[in-house]
Amino acid sequence: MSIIRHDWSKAEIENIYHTPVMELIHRASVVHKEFHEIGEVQVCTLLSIKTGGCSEDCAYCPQSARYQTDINREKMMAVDSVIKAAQEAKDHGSTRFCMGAAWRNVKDNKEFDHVLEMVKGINQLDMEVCVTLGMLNEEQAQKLKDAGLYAYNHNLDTGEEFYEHIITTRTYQERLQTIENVTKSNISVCSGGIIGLGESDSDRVDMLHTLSTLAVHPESVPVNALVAVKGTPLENQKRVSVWEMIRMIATARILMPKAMVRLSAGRIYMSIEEQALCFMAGANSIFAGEKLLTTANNGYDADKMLFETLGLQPRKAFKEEHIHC
Ligand code: SAM
Ligand code: DTB
Ligand code: SF4
Repeated sequence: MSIIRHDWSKAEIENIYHTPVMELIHRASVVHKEFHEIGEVQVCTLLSIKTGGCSEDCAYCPQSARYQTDINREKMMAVDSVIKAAQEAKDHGSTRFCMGAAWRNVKDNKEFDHVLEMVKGINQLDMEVCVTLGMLNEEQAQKLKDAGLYAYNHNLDTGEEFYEHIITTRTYQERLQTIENVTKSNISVCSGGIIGLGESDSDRVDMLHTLSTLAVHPESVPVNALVAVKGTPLENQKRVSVWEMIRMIATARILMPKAMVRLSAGRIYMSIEEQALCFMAGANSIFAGEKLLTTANNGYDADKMLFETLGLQPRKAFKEEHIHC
């Protein structure tokens, strides 16, 4: 019987991460079976409600105003169009709807009031509502909770030491502070990162160490592979191999057994066989739909085939409330 640990050492994590692949997948799968239904996958949909023009300099991001990408700055979407998109996502089988805004941080203005209305409306559709709006304070987190927010996504993105090579306009500590503010408001935390930014294995281990030693493990951990976008400083970055994704997913599964581990950006590059290995390694959530925030995603038809071929079962909404894991 595995126990939930919050005292992992970097050496232990490094050991797990470097375990030979077959043994690593086996270990992760045993933990997965103990805490989740094998073959059950949560289907989430993303929508960018406020695109582009962001003041931050995140080197991977097509939405930063500092880089010449093909993304145009758009004003915030109307509340009713967003709720319509959520209903469509639900009709396609999604149980969680996540809205993203290209903001450095939340401001107490009309736009935030609109987000609160979106959260209320989508909550009434009986979907798990998630937002990713940048940094926020405790009071703003509480307002989101009161509106019915289920989860808040705020990624650490990479290890603390490597962070300054990717983002200079805010600190790692600020990132952690937002996560703490969200946790205090009893909103589930969704926090993970990206691989393929030019980081070392040891930077990956650092990020997993920070996540798995939080007082409360994130309810969900997205593992993204960089989608190298033209015009960003990382446009020429080499694509990560599927084995690196598998190592990250399996290590996250072993360290944070209860978390939903989400196979996120980069899935578009993967065959069904590669995705199957990720599910065996402990991934149990995906983003569905034609688009992530601004880049292409696998699309409903491809995912219908994925679920049918592998005999996957979509996970029900609100299946387990495990905010404190
Ligand atoms: N502005 C908010 C923030 O940064 O917290 C929310 C939106 S931001 C786009 C959400 C997350 O998407 C980032 O933290 C990053 O992990 C991921 N992301 C952005 N661009 C990506 C890319 N090109 N490839 C992979 N993941 C990406
Ligand atoms: C996360 O970790 N990945 C999603 C979600 N959380 C917000 C975003 C991926 C974005 C990929 C690039 C884009 O489509 O703009
Ligand atoms: Fe802005 Fe978020 Fe993109 Fe960074 S990741 S540039 S904060 S939208």
